[in-house]
Amino acid sequence: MKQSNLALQDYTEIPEVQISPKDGKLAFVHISVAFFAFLLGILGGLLQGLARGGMIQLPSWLGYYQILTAHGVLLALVFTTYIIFGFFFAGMSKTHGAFSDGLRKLAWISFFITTIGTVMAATMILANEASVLYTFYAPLQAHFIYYIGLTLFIVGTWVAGATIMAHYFKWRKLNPGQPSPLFGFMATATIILWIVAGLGVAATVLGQMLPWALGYTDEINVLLSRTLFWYFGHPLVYFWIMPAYMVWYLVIPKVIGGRLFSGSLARLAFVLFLLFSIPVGFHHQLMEAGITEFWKYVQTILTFVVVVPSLLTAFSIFATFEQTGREKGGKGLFSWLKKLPWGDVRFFAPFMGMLIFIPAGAGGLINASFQLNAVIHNTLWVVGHFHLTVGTTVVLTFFGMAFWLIPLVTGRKLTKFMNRSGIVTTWLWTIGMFFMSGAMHILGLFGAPRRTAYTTYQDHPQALSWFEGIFASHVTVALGGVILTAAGLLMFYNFVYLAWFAPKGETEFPITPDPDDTPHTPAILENWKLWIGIAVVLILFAYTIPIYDMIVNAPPGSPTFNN
Ligand code: HAS
Ligand code: CU
Repeated sequence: MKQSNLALQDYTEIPEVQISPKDGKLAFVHISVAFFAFLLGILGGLLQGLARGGMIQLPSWLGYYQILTAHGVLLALVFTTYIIFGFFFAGMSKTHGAFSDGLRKLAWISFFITTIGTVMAATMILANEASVLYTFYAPLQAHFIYYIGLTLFIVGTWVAGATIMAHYFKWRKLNPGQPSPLFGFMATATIILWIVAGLGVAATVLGQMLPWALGYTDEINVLLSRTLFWYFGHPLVYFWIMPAYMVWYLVIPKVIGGRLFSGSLARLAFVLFLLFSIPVGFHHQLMEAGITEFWKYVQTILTFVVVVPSLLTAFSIFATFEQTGREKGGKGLFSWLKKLPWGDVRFFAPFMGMLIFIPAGAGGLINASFQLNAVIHNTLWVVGHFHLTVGTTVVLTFFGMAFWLIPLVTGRKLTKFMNRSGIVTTWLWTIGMFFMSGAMHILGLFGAPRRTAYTTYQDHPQALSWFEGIFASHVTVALGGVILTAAGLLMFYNFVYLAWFAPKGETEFPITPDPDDTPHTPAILENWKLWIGIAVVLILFAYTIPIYDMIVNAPPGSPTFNN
């Protein structure tokens, strides 16, 4: 028991304890891979925007679908995953104490497995042997090395996740009966989600795609593979947003000089994400034949349930802002807003992300509405949607985080100059995205397709007049893309400066102490076995019959397409 009190004290009462340098190094290596992938990824995005806008002709050795795949994989999968694990390793070290040598070794092993997988997959994309887009839909077929790379990537992240969970459960063992620190609770919920979701992608890659790419089978059940992909693909987007929410819940209150007003509500939101993020993949397949209306309907309802924890989050964060603004003397209905630290990039960048999540989330509700999905599915609208959600809300939150996390782990300082540079980066990113994503949404409503470099119906005079509006234009998309690239290059510069050139010194890990209601956290919220059990029941309910149907009444296998 003595030991347990000490562990709790370490965590809550000695704010000046930063993180162990060895854990800092682990975090830094992850963040560095993330930003190098980011650099390559945004350059891919630029080429693709200019090519589709008709401004440049790609050289013969570079394909549109090849760079589209590189762009999606490097940004949506590599950048996000590495920066998330960098954040998790640093945050767990800060809130639960340094990792043991054994666990740290395991974390390094996970890093190498994930990175070998990344290099294998990236090499195949660069060799134009895996131009299958980031969703790798069958019957598009990639080189088998690409699928092995993907498998290693997933397995590596599972090992990393297991390391973090082991550290969390060790804390719980040392502190029996205590509510666990919020950071560990939220990281654990995110990782369980990731592991359970990953089973779907592992099943399709190992069970279907690899044997097919190796030539053991020459046909593939497309419907089943897409279903297994989206069983993974939807929770994937929550795997991105949940760490961003962790920054909102745990870091932002500290940065604005306030406190989070309810820990239990935050825990509840994360439990709901775990329960309802997985049995909803059909909202990506509403237009797909071969799934009965009933099961699409069930998963649509569950999709609307998974909106609830985001609404809880909006409420919590807004309440934290208001509470803090008023404590600082802000009065009236909204004038407390002025009391927020608008000039601090650690706040400003994530705030812009939150603001944009309001229309972005509303777009998600439109997508999930069965009839409206018929209008926007497979159009540029969807591309606009995910550039606002993951491409702005999540990315701007991670930018804001990078400004303290990088100097923290490299023993440097966030200077005024860097802060200003971060504010400029945030504005540029937001403006670029306004043009690019705004135009994508409108073009999508006019029927401009996604996942295609070119379609002949775009040449129809009537379609041309739609696609050449002032805002609804591929040129506007490309213009936004150019501004975004400038913002991205500036962010890469910020990363390099903070990592290697900023003056030496100490940077604070801005993390709010667990809120006042923590001792009263309902014990049931910490009951992981219960939540995992309910999550599994919901998954079995939503997927068993449709998947059984897809196997027993399998559509004719599709022939293979590869380049
Ligand atoms: Fe989505 C497609 C539905 C959220 C990402 N989504 C995608 C794809 C991606 C993606 C990548 O139902 C494309 C996949 C592909 O390649 O085909 N999405 C939803 C719904 C939500 C949603 C219902 N999506 C996200 C998030 C993503 C993401 C989050 C990434 C991070 N999405 C869909 C559907 C499709 C889809 C269909 C398929 C379309 C198709 O046909 O192909 C919801 O979870 C959204 C809930 C969110 C809200 C907003 C809450 C607002 C908050 C901000 C608070 C602000 C504050 C500041 C506190 C209801 C939390 C206030 C301060 C002031 C001063 C004002
Ligand atoms: Cu989804």
